[in-house]
Amino acid sequence: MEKSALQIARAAYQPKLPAGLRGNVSIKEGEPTQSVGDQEEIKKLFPNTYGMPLVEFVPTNEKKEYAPMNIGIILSGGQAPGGHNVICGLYDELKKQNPANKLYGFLMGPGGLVDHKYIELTDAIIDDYRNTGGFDMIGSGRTKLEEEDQFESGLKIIRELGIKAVVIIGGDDSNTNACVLAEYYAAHNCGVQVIGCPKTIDGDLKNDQIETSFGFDTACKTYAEVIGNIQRDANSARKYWHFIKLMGRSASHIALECALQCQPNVCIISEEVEAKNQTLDDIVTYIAEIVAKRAANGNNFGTVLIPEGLIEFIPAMKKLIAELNDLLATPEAATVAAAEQRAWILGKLSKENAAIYDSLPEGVAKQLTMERDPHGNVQVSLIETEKLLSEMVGNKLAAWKKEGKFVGKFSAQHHFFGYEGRCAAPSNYDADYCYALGTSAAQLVANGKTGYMAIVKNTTAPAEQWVAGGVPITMMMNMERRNGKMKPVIKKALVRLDGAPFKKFAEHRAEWAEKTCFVYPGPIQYWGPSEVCDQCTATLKLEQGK
Ligand code: FBP
Repeated sequence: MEKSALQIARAAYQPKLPAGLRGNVSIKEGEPTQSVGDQEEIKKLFPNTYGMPLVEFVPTNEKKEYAPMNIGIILSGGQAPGGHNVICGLYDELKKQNPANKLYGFLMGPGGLVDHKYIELTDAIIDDYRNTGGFDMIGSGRTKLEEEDQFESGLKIIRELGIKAVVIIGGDDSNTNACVLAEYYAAHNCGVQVIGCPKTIDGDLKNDQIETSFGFDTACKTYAEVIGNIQRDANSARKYWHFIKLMGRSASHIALECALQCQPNVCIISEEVEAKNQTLDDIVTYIAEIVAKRAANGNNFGTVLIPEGLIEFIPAMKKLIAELNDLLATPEAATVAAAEQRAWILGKLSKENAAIYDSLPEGVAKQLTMERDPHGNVQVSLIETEKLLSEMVGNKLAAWKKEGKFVGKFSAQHHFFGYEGRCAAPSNYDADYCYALGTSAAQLVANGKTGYMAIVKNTTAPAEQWVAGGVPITMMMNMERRNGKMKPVIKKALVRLDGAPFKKFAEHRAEWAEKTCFVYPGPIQYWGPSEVCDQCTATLKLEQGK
């Protein structure tokens, strides 16, 4: 593989490990745990993996002998910077424990386990991917592991390769499925352990035990760099409003973090829109008022950050999407020709939802009916909210112009940042965090754990003070309605309006809206002073009161 000079130099970076994972490691177990909600139901569904204690890895002088073992690893769902370092950390720890240990990578996501597609990971492969972004070492996929025949098919190859444990690197849904798999193998005495790892750029897999999901840090820094560049361009030419949609699926963590880093004129937070029961028109009016106010001061430019999941948080749109989901799941829906779909939908929707659907521009209406992902989610990355909002803001300003309420110019540019950041080379934070997660996963396996997720805490401190361990996945679960059925799931973390990151944003947004307070964060730095290279996100610092 041809490499850039930066890639070659970066490959030599040795991720920093917490003191508890550096030398000989012993395991400290806490008290039995409970799920965060619906304890009785979760306990009944996971009789073999419920109630296990939290564990922590601590240094010891005792040298342990490790029997040889083989492990399988799977990357699941959307790419996130640092995934390769989880694999490298796991691999290095495995080889350290016993050089005879083997690591198998299942290809293209959970489907690789079911379809028996795998490679053995070797020194040469691992060395090629150290500290690199992307999931291309083994590929990723969104196959849901939830059916018994999938578990049984996986078991066949697990037995054939003599695999003791499978490590699944994924988001909330994939880790929920990892726990279901762990329970299944435990209930059937298969002797196979399953361990999860918290991944997603979206930042919504976090709770009292998981400080942050890996990849959030690098993805946000990558977007913040480009938003900063756009802001400088906007401030130089002073003629465009930039409408920037940011990935994050449901939660607005990425948009909020980028707002804290860049101080744009507007940032919409979906969770606030829902809490205040705002309409699409409320949001459009809010943005248009800021545009008009800045225009009155001669500033016909600015930036607007929009979380990609916004549309689903506008209460009226949420109702429309729910009805569309049911409608599109009917057998009749599959028989309707594309050209007739809009009319067919309008004829079937309730009066209230039909009126909203009818008011949407053709493009967005079409995007709302596109195929759902395997977890039943609307593919929000395909909905062009940035264009919808700028078009509606433009229409409102045109109407205000006629009334003399708007005196400036409004010209919009559109951007969507998502895929640009998901495979960025991990920041030092993500490189270290992921390597420590992989090392923890290997320790969890070596200590016979199953149904656990690897965790690393205290990550706002220097890396040697980080605390590594594991959390029982059932501890993070509650029951939620999914596709019409109540299911055990890991609770998704949305932006908390009473949390310190949102409060800081809310305190400053009026000033950022009217004045030009742009910050230009610049590119991720890998070498240099620690205050430049080793910082975590503003979100994490504020959440921890730092
Ligand atoms: P995960 O939740 O699997 O980590 O994926 C996150 C994400 O990047 C979202 O931000 C985005 O909405 C979605 O994936 C896009 O999915 P796809 O890669 O299938 O287009």
